[in-house]
Amino acid sequence: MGRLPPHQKLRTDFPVLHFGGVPEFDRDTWDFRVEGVVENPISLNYDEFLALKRTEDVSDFHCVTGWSKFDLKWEGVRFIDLAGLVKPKKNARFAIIVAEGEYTTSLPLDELMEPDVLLAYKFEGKPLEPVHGGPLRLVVPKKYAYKSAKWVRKVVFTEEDEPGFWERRGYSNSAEPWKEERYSH
Ligand SMILES: Nc1nc2c(c(=O)[nH]1)N[C@H]1C(S)=C(S)[C@@H](COP(=O)(O)O)O[C@H]1N2
Ligand SMILES: [Mo]
Repeated sequence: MGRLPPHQKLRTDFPVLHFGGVPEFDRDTWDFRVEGVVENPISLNYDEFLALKRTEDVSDFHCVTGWSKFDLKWEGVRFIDLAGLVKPKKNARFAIIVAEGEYTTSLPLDELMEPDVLLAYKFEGKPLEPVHGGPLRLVVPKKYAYKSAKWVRKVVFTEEDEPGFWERRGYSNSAEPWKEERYSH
């Protein structure tokens, strides 16, 4: 398996791509919630989020429109560590990632529990810029980047899947770059 997925072009710059505007970040009112089918729902302010166990990870990034980028250095909280805090119930199988505005995406829990999946607040050692999803974005390196939701505010554990913003608009729900799962059919 090559490092560049089929029909992707490598970029060295970091394109900015999203639907709608860049939301404003107000540190005093921002919160992050994890709820749904869990034993211990949580609501954290920004400082509380920064106090969680942090992890650094270097990973690649693949946009479904055809560009990829190698070796992005993220810092944040592993999804699996977050799950450890809220303790998903036995019947939880998916998580819905809810961002500012109308944007959502979803993934099966086993894929979110991979060690390279982070809720990231730093990029290349600096606070994540608003255009790239600051203050907090999901990073799912092994999926097309529409799974890497920017401006995340909430994670809801569920029994059933709830396809997200692009997934309801014709993009693949499994989104695997090496299988070129770009569109749903
Ligand atoms: N909230 C939100 N997150 C989003 C998107 C979006 O439209 N809204 N677009 C996705 C897509 S298609 C891509 S390619 C990446 C782009 O991330 P970047 O702008 O940091 O390169 O963000 C993803 N996350
Ligand atoms: Mo994308």
